Amino acid sequence: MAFLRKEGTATTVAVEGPSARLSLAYIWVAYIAFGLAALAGMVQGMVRGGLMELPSWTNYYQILTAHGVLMALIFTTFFIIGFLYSGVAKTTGGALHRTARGYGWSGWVLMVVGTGMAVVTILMNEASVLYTFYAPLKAHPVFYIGTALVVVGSWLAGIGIFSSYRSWKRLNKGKTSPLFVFMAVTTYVMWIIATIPVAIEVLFQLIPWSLGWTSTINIMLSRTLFWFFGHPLVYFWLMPAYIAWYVCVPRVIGGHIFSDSLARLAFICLLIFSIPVGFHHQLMEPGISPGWKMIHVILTLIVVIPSLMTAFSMFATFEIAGRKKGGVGLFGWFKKMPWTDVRFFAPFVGMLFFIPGGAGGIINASNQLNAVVHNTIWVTGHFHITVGAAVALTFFGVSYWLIPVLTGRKLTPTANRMGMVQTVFWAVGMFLMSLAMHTMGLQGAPRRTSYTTYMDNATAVGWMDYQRVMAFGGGLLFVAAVLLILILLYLTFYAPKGHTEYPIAEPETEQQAPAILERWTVWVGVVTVLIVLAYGYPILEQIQHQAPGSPPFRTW
Ligand code: HAS
Repeated sequence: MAFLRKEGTATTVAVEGPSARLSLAYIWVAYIAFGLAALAGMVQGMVRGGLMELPSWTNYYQILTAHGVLMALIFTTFFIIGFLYSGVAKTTGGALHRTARGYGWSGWVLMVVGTGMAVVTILMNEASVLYTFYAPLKAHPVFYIGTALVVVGSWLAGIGIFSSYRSWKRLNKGKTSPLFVFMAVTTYVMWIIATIPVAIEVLFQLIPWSLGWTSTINIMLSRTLFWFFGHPLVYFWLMPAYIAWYVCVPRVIGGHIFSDSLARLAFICLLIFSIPVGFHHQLMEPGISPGWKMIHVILTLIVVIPSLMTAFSMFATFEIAGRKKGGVGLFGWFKKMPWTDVRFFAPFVGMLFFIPGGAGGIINASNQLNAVVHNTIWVTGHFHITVGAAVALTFFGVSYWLIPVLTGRKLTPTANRMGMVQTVFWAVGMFLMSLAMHTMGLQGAPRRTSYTTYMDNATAVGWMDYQRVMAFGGGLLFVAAVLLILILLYLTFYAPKGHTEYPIAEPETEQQAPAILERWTVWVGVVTVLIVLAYGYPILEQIQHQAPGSPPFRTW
């Protein structure tokens, strides 16, 4: 990796050589997974739309599993760790200390090995269990061991972040930590707590069952443990995007963070409320009493609040910055945004997507409406405009400046322009695809099905036009994905050497965030109490009064 600066050669660099290399290693694995997942995504859209048939050596569910695992689990987790490491390095002095890097690299190795194991089993058609790996579908044990390694690797990477935070605190006694670091630590505390139940599911239920050591599995318990993890997983994707929105975007537009304390409070709320809400994914399942579901729905509606705080904060940041630049009248400030700067444009388009995405989430969370949309392709539409648009576009926007920062190169005007084009392709593709998904879902089209007209049933035939729009949207997304990878390759290897800013904004006004926000024992204590209240009794019931377990099934 000769293109990276050697350690200590420049004191002005945003992220010094060894730390930059670590971040870059995570980010490039993320984009390799992304590229493969985008290809699988396009193929499955074409198949479902009846525009192509798969060769006999593969099948729709294999491709769908590859797409879901690589996109939702691998791309996101690797990118997030790379981004968090870079920001922690940047805001704690430019370099991670050796121990933190050691944890970072150990985590990377475990995660790469785990990813390899999971991918190989999917390619061998031994694990077409989709990204939620719901029992009683049974994958090869190596698939589960691989995913477990990815989780353990991500824990090691987390220790690296915690240890950087601790060293900073030791050197800066009594000071509030930099906002980026605070947010990275909050995200990781949430992640560690959230991944414990899925680790239990994989280690104590799925692996022994798939190895044949146990003949049946407690389905209800395995799903509950999965969604205990599965909902905070979506916030693990969202919180780093929020970090970019709160900390980086204001700097890009020449503005400031609206309120440092508000941003910290929003993150603490996300930490507290994003975990005890998993039953909103299981509203239609028997075996969980309505009372417990209602508690989770109430908490779900509470976890919307930090997102509304974020929306408020972003509007305020934009308006204040726009007015300072001379924007007058009710919306004059809006015109003052740097519309031709991809570092702003891509995340901004992501924010726009998140408005209907969030509204759709609130619809999903309402018990009665969930009965209409659950297991329909509406839900697929929902998550494509949340994680696939709001989060992904933000990650792309970050990559456009982060990769040149890490490689000591410049984001050239041409790369910037191509990035704008790529953003438009992605946005149009995602808009068409998710609109078709939402519409079809409301008409009852199920999610996770290959091409079928259900023996020419009139309703199902009526979905076909939407399926084609969906496939066309998927095609545009694939073009955007290829373009993105080409631009990122250029920024990694070929762009001219030079300085690119790591944008970190300052707060609008000097303020000391309340010290309580950084008392981790308090917040971990609050989360633990809430988790015990929301999950303790239902899980106990599922263990004590379990239905006859299920043997494994292989449906492909
Ligand atoms: Fe969700 C299913 C409820 C947010 C992802 N969700 C999923 C699944 C995924 C997912 C992957 O209650 C499918 C899982 C599966 O495979 O089965 N979701 C919610 C709720 C929210 C929510 C209440 N979801 C997300 C986010 C995701 C994500 C974020 C990924 C990143 N979701 C559900 C439910 C289900 C579900 C049910 C189960 C459905 C079922 O039956 O299977 C909330 O957190 C949303 C709050 C967000 C807002 C929006 C705030 C807007 C902002 C943008 C501001 C814009 C600006 C731009 C500033 C209230 C912050 C300026 C604009 C100008 C015009 C100037």
